[in-house]
Amino acid sequence: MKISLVLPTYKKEKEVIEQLDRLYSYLTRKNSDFELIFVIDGYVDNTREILEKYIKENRLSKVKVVGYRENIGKGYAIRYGMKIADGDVIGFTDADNDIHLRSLGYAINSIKNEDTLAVIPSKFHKDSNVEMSFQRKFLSTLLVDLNKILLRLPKDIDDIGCGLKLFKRDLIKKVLPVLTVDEFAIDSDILNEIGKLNVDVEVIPFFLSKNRSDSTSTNLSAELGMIRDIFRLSLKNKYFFGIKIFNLLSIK
Ligand SMILES: Nc1nc2c(ncn2[C@@H]2O[C@H](COP(=O)(O)OP(=O)(O)O)[C@@H](O)[C@H]2O)c(=O)[nH]1
Ligand SMILES: [Mg+2]
Repeated sequence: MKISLVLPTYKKEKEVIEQLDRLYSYLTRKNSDFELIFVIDGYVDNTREILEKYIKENRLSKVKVVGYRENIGKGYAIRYGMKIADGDVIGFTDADNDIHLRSLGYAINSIKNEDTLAVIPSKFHKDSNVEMSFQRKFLSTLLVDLNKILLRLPKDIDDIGCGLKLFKRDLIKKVLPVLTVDEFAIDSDILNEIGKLNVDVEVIPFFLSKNRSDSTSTNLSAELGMIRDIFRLSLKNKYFFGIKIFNLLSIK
């Protein structure tokens, strides 16, 4: 079973080689058939050059580096990479080292199950190691509830934005052509389309590393952009707030 992992990459000069190294050796041990696809979301620093040099020097044959000149956003980068991915399993993860490899191991074991079509980690899973401030937890829950009210998420989903997701190829290739989000709400876009197909997803625990880089997706402008895109997706669904409002009752 070949695994294609897309890494949307924006200004990750400092972190990207460590992420490449640890994923490459982990996947070599765990699942020898794989490809890593780094999508450079704008040639705005030296990330691309650093990656290409390292890959050449170390003769890493299972890595592709693709990209484009202007920065567009995480969603666009993920869609760009998934279009060229050809694994039996296609997924994405962040280009820094914040996510513990244990999460990936968990996800791969789950997706190997024949009946599992999508694996989504959740910070709120009882086995997750994610500690959040009250404020962070509150905002995160609010955002998830907004998704639940406005979109058609698969059942059991209680977290949206963890930077790791795996899908069976047939499922993700089916939804890719209808995805429209260029920025951080890409996870909502994907889950909404999967929900419309009535596909069940497997929710797994999420483990973060001890040393983490600065977060750039949890600032006001990114969050407002996400909210704008979630509303836009709900209009695309032609699913009216008035009808969906019944879902309020099922929010935990
Ligand atoms: N901030 C940001 N991240 C991007 C963009 N395009 C792709 N990414 C990637 O999105 C992922 C998450 O971004 P990151 O800066 O680590 O923010 P975090 O979600 O707060 O950890 C990383 O893999 C980034 O490289 C972009 O335009 N802005
Ligand atoms: Mg990060």
